[in-house]
Amino acid sequence: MSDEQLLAAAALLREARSVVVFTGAGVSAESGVPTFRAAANALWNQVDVRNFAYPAGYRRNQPDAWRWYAQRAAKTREVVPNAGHVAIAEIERHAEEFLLVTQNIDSLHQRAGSKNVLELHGNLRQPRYFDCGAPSDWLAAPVCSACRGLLRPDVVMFEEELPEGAMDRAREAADSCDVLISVGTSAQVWPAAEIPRYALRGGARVVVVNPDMEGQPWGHHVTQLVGTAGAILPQLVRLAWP
Ligand code: BV8
Repeated sequence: MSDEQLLAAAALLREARSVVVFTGAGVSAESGVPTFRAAANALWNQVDVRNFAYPAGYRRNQPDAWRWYAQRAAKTREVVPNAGHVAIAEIERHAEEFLLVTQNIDSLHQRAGSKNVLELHGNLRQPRYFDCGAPSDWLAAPVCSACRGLLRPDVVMFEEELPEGAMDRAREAADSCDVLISVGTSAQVWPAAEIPRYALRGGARVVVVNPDMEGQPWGHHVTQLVGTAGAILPQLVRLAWP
């Protein structure tokens, strides 16, 4: 990545009236939260995703699948937001119109001060009963002794619909923004992966921040800043609003 690219991206950000930031697991990597696919400690290298993050597999694979999510929830309470999360909250404070669309379930954006956050894939804050949806807590046993109900994380598993209206809200913001910054996502999960494309079709400038652009589907019309969220985003903010 060249200084010119960084300066150009900072100028886009400074002049933008409406900004969307779109994040994936990579933005939390420097906080110690494992990503899903690429890194050595990637989550999908440790477990078979079909037995953990698909509804049928989750139901079959108890108590292991429940424990796996309870451990991930505990991990998110142990870690802290990194400089990348903090920089995104800073961008929100400067932008006239702002939406943070995250695929992440770790709540680190909110803990870093982000306010206008759309969690496309739910969160690990409070588990719920699989069938009736009533809230529970992570200290409970996976099967309720009273109602025999199975507990689950309040996340969107594969083959489950995203929260009602979430994609509409994300698409509306992406369609009409001036700049969309996509940070730390492999852009392989749908329909979330469509969001930067909505921005491009809506005439926005798209900036991608990722240390590994391998396999990223972007052409020359997208500004690609190669590097980590924790290194690049604070620089972007410093250059945009010295
Ligand atoms: C649905 C929650 C309707 C659970 C997750 C169209 C085409 C093909 C397939 C589909 C399609 N439409 C739907 C599908 C099926 C499926 C899908 O997309 N499959 C994929 C695998 C092909 N989608 C769904 O099922 C969705 N539901 O569409 O409902 C339906 C109904 C019935 C049948 C079919 C469809 C639901 C998707 C949500 C699934 N839930 N998570 C949990 O976490 O356990 S997805 C999971 O992957 C995460 O939530 C995450 O959001 C998502 C994407 O991963 P990333 O965040 O991008 O993370 P990843 O590790 O991949 O990449 C990290 C990146 O960071 C890397 O690029 C790395 O280089 C970079 N990085 C690393 N370090 C840093 C960094 N970047 C910056 N700084 C660093 N320091």
